[in-house]
Amino acid sequence: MTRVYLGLGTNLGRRARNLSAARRRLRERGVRITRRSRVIETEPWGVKDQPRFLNQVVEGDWQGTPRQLLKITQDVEREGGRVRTRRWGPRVIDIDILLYGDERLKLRGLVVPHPRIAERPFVLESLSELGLKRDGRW
Ligand code: A4P
Ligand code: MG
Repeated sequence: MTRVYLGLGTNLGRRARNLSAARRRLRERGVRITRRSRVIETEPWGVKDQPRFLNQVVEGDWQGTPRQLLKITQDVEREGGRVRTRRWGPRVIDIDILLYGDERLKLRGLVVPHPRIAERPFVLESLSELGLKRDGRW
């Protein structure tokens, strides 16, 4: 089992519902959700001219490989109705793998810890709410 932290974000449609649907779909695919941060409403980061986001971090236990987890998060994004537009643009649901146990990974299409954790106040706030301290890895 690996303890993982996933960042959820949504700024299109019924946002609270998008988050709960994503949590349910992650569970159905084997992510055992152990805790979650509060949902916070945040100003768009990166591309500014888009609606405000709801963000949340979920903690879970995962039995499988990092690649399998990435596949699952992308399936859940697709099922949520996510259409890829521009980078950092609006989305029904976006799921980032923030932390994967204590591992540092640099695979094609998967970098963990997520490279932009430290630049995103809404991620830092939620991780800190779950008791995670910045520790040099991110
Ligand atoms: N990828 C590499 N590492 C990871 C990882 N650790 N977790 C690759 C997930 N994916 C990872 O992602 C692009 C590629 O990143 C994927 O193919 C995957 O293989 P994407 O989701 O298609 O592209 P993106 O989301 O547009 O870009 P990126 O760089 O992932 O940005 P983010 O982090 O998803 O940012 N403002 C607020 N307030 N709240 C937000 O949640 N989100 C974004 C999107 C922008 N602004 C925001 C928010
Ligand atoms: Mg993303």
